[in-house]
Amino acid sequence: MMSNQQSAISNQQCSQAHRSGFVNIVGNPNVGKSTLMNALVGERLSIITSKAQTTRHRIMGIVNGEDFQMVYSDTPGVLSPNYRLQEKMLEFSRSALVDADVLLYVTEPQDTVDRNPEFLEKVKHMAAAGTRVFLIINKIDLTTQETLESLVSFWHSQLPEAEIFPISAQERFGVAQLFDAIKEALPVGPPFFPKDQLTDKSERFFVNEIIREKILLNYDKEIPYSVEVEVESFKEEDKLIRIEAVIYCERDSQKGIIIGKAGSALKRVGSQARKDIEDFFQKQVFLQLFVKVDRDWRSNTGRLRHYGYDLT
Ligand SMILES: Nc1nc2c(ncn2[C@@H]2O[C@H](COP(=O)(O)OP(=O)(O)OP(=O)(O)O)[C@@H](O)[C@H]2O)c(=O)[nH]1
Ligand SMILES: [Mg+2]
Repeated sequence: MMSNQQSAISNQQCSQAHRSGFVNIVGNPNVGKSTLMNALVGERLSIITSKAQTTRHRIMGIVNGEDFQMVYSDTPGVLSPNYRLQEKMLEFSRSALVDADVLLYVTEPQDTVDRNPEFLEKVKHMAAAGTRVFLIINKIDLTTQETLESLVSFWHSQLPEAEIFPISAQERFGVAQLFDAIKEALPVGPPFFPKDQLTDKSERFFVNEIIREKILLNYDKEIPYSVEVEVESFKEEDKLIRIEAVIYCERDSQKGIIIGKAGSALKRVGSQARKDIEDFFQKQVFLQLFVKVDRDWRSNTGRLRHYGYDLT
């Protein structure tokens, strides 16, 4: 049997060798946070579309190595809330400032500092107080060397303590170097989660998100922002997963648009979603979609809690 002293020494040796920490990805809407998270984690955990406000939750993606654990968090783009759902989204983004060991502040060439001055001020304070802040200039595939150089000096003047990483998350330029820099910046310590865990979210959550992605891609105007998805039944059989999911919208008129002529629009969403869900679970999927109205759910605290928008 080990004495207390011996076990203290072996714990210390173990924790000296191991690094782990929270790597939180924040920034304005549509700058490529989710694309970056997926590139760093190597899995399609977060949905990606060209529309702003695609991500509504804080989503963890965990990368485990023998001597490290990176706990990434993707967050919603920072915005000025107009309704309660957006307030909840902003809470998720703010929560990522509280527990970050390494903060990835993601920008793109078109980004300006006046889109979220308050949030950026907080990031500046954190950097000045010693939190490792990496300023990411994403989408460099869309810019020239000259513009990039002026962006680097601009962001350096804004956040002198931050390290600056020009990357293209989509093209995977600079992502491997960023990954290595993050690994080196992690504090020494034991893992926070079991080493085989990939995320904090359930299977049902990812099904909801894949369906919501297809809704964002297939409809315009207010529909993508008025829709929530809920899996009502998820039954895994030997060779097949049977899923029943409900698409909730805010009004009857939206229900008609989502279903489309003779159900054609909903059918398209269903078949696109099914393919991605099959890829995600590597198994055949039978997906049934229903459309219902949940009037004004985006402004209703109880409904938002029900849909998982409270900080836990
Ligand atoms: N050209 C180019 N496009 C990119 C890059 N990274 C992301 N995008 C595109 O930018 C759009 C937004 O990407 P997302 O990853 O959804 O952005 P986000 O910051 O997570 O957006 P929200 O969740 O809405 O805040 C998508 O159309 C992506 O394909 C990149 O490196 N280069
Ligand atoms: Mg996103």
